[in-house]
Amino acid sequence: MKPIDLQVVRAACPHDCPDTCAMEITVEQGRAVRVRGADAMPFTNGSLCTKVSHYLERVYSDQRLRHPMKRIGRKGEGRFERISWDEALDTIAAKFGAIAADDPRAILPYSYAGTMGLVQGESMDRRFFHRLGASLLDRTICASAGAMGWKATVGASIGTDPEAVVDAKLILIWGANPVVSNLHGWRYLQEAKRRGARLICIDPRRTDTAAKCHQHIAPLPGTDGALALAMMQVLIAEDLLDHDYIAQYTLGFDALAERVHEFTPEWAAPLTGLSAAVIRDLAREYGQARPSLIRLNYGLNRCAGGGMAVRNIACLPALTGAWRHAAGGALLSASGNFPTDAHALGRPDLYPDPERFPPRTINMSTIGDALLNATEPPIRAIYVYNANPVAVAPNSNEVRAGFAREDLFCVVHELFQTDTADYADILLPATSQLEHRDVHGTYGHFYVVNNQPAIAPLGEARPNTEVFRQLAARMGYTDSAFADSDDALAAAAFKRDDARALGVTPEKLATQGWARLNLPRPFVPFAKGGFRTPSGKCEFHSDMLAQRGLDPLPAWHPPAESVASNPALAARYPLALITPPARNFLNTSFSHLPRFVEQEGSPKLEIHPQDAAVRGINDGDRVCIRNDRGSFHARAAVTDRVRAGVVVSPSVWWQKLSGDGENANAVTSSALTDMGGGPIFYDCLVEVSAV
Ligand SMILES: Nc1nc2c(c(=O)[nH]1)N[C@H]1C(S)=C(S)[C@@H](COP(=O)(O)OP(=O)(O)OC[C@H]3O[C@@H](n4cnc5c(=O)[nH]c(N)nc54)[C@H](O)[C@@H]3O)O[C@H]1N2
Ligand SMILES: Nc1nc2c(c(=O)[nH]1)N[C@H]1C(S)=C(S)[C@@H](COP(=O)(O)OP(=O)(O)OC[C@H]3O[C@@H](n4cnc5c(=O)[nH]c(N)nc54)[C@H](O)[C@@H]3O)O[C@H]1N2
Ligand SMILES: [Mo]
Repeated sequence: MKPIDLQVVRAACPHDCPDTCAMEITVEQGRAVRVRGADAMPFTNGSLCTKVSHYLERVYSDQRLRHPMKRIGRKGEGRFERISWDEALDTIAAKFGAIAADDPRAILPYSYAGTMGLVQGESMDRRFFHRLGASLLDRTICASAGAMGWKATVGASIGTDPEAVVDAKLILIWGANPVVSNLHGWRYLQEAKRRGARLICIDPRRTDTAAKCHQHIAPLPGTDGALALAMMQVLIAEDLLDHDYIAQYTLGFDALAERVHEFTPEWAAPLTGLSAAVIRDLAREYGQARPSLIRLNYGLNRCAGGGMAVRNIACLPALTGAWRHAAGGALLSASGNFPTDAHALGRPDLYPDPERFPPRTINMSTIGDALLNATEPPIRAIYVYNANPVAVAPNSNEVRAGFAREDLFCVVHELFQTDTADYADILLPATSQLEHRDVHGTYGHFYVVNNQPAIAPLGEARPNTEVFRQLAARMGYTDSAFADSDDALAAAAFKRDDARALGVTPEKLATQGWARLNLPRPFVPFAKGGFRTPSGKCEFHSDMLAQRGLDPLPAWHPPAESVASNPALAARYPLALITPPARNFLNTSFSHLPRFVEQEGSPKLEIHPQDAAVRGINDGDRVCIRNDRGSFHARAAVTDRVRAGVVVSPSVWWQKLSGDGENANAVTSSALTDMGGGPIFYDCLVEVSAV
């Protein structure tokens, strides 16, 4: 009898989530039969989230694209016919060649974090578009506002070790819903709670996380910046400060004290919709607890003042000296710990002729506007991979109008026929994580996670890297950069001469599947200053911001759309809509798979009983959510999980599967944040009515 060919392959969860799990794939005679979390990897700890524990349903879904196709219907209609890879690649190379002869910047790559892998997401693709001289893409859609606010204050995306938080005594979970979107990080927060920490959740909605905390504080969306300013005012006025830490390791304290003097809890109360007493108590508690931790996430950076809100919050642990403790301080993103070699991976030096064609950058968050209105040159071709902009970018009506342009040549490389794929002229089938090589850093812990292919590509699917190698060959690019294998790209991902990469060797990754960065334990990055800012201090005063024409000090940047900041608009559209991640979805990457769609049911709108009553809306009613930009439909869930004046629609649904062809981005604004050019998804006034 032949023995069963059974093998366990070490892999990485590729999705855009802080947890980046180490996975083990059991393969039987060439077919993956089981996916589980690696036991030995501390952060994964042998478990996966509900989505990825059913990962084989995504990998082997009968919805997978299996061969290249070309469009035969109208743009957006989604009708295609099968073609060969040769025809597909020849068509793309011919189009790109012709456009590039005029001006290569008329070609735009569009990608985000469909896979977070450095090989499939930031290597051969970047090399190809750099060599082509295409427009550059500013990848702002998620985190750029918060990242900039953090950078101005702390200097780099570095914060508390998420495994060390178990010893914190007070934890503010701020604009974050870890039970849903950082499940493995939540395990450590829960352990802290078991050890006696007090947990306070700051979120306009009583999320699953908020419900498990000791206290829930529900500010109005987009007002966290005011809350943090008022906390600083109390800390300073009541002398809940670490004077020694401030003197040695911060810059601009006197100016900060003067600035926040007027920002009392009484000032912040009407803006945030909280009582002054709640704000004052929060500040006092924060000022007295040792160690105190702030776990913030990007939920609070998706509003007009999102950059400044994160900056204001980032000042708090320097005032109290919380950074002295391994379990104290704050964590937004850990990505800055990884010595990723973006230059070696993406080779920006391949850009051909910067004198003739000075590089042009397009902001991905305003893709609709760019497709419709960019000049010098207008965008004539777009190549979308690792992203679903038609569904996820704000202001869908504008985005779809851009993609519907008859004169736009659109390539989409995808695993599935997404809302964006419907607009493709050429639609290419992509491999899943189980079918290609990769290596991952992460923004939520300190481990590099390796990914070996476990199974052969399904149908004719090809990895991103392979497609760009083949396109490069057809374009006549002979640079050796286009000959690198995926193994070679993975080996080049981290700077080998950087001490943090010591021990993160290809051998260790191959055998163990993951490796911790060579960071000290305990990791107390700013215990003695060492901020990554120009001054090396925590910068209450930031010259970097001043140079960009921004306020160098913490300030109040109100929402673009709120009752207080825009009463005229609020008279017509009085409700503030937020559209945070749904538990069973991950952006739109699972929003079409039957199991997860069934669990989410249908698009929902949580609305407070008072707001429902005055509109004659009952629980379960179909409602229309609208503003001047557009409208979408959902089922009303009448609940006090949301405060009056705020409505919540968990996202992101595929438009074509939502019932009315729209999702929440029909109403979201394509205005940008104060810093970093980010989108303001959660800064959006609407009116709601029963249909
Ligand atoms: N299950 C699941 N997990 C995910 C994702 C997903 O779609 N589904 N998305 C992934 C991605 S792309 C990212 S960027 C990460 C992080 O994803 P984030 O988008 O930061 O999501 P959350 O951690 O859920 O935190 C958002 C929380 O902020 C709240 N919020 C909204 N507006 C405000 C505000 O103005 N102030 C405050 N204080 N809170 C506000 C929301 O109600 C929500 O509970 O998660 C990743 N993980
Ligand atoms: N209203 C609203 N809109 C939002 C948000 C919100 O909270 N509310 N969240 C925003 C945030 S935080 C983010 S990060 C963005 C996310 O936006 P995107 O990064 O566009 O994320 P997804 O919608 O998951 O789309 C990723 C696509 O990449 C594809 N993909 C995966 N792996 C590969 C691969 O190896 N090769 C190729 N070619 N394709 C691959 C997947 O099949 C999927 O369709 O959405 C934003 N949009
Ligand atoms: Mo994101």
